[in-house]
Amino acid sequence: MRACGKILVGLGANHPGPWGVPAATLERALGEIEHVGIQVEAVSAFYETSAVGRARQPAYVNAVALVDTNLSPEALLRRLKEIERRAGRRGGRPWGPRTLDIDIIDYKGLVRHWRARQADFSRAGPRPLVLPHPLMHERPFVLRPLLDIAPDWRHPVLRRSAQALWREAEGKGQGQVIKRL
Ligand code: PH2
Ligand code: MG
Ligand code: MG
Repeated sequence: MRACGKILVGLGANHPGPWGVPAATLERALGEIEHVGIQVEAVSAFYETSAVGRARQPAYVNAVALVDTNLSPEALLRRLKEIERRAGRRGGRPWGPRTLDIDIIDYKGLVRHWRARQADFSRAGPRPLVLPHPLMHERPFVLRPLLDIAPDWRHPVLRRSAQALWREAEGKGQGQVIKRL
């Protein structure tokens, strides 16, 4: 598949940590990403979004950034996980409150393990890096910020525009945008 060149990462937080409240944590995380040698080329607005997952969690703050690096997807992910760790992220429960979560949404259009993603999810233990992010296409809290910085983006597998995916996801299910901050 032709690489479209863009690397998009999603950031989210819904619990205060050592870097402060969620919005402050996201600001700091973007600085840290630059600091470890990953170029941050554009950052979306920050959005308050309703939490997907366990009931009665605080709302998230979400953003998407366009970055550039020669690191492989795995090496990039390792650096992002190290930043999460420094922001106070511990193993924790899946889908529970997060001081910081950074996910690779799209790595230059690469497709990996995407078709097998459902089977991978039901298995315990470490999961392979799935590209593009296996749930991003149905998550308003990813699609809305993504549109700020990559309005011409298309899903590498579904071949659908971010606009179309956003229209479909908006107003249905969890993870809705509450407001732009
Ligand atoms: N991340 C999750 C689970 N639920 N909900 C919102 N609104 N935003 C997130 O970033 C988010 C979530 C697990 O990574
Ligand atoms: Mg996530
Ligand atoms: Mg994550």
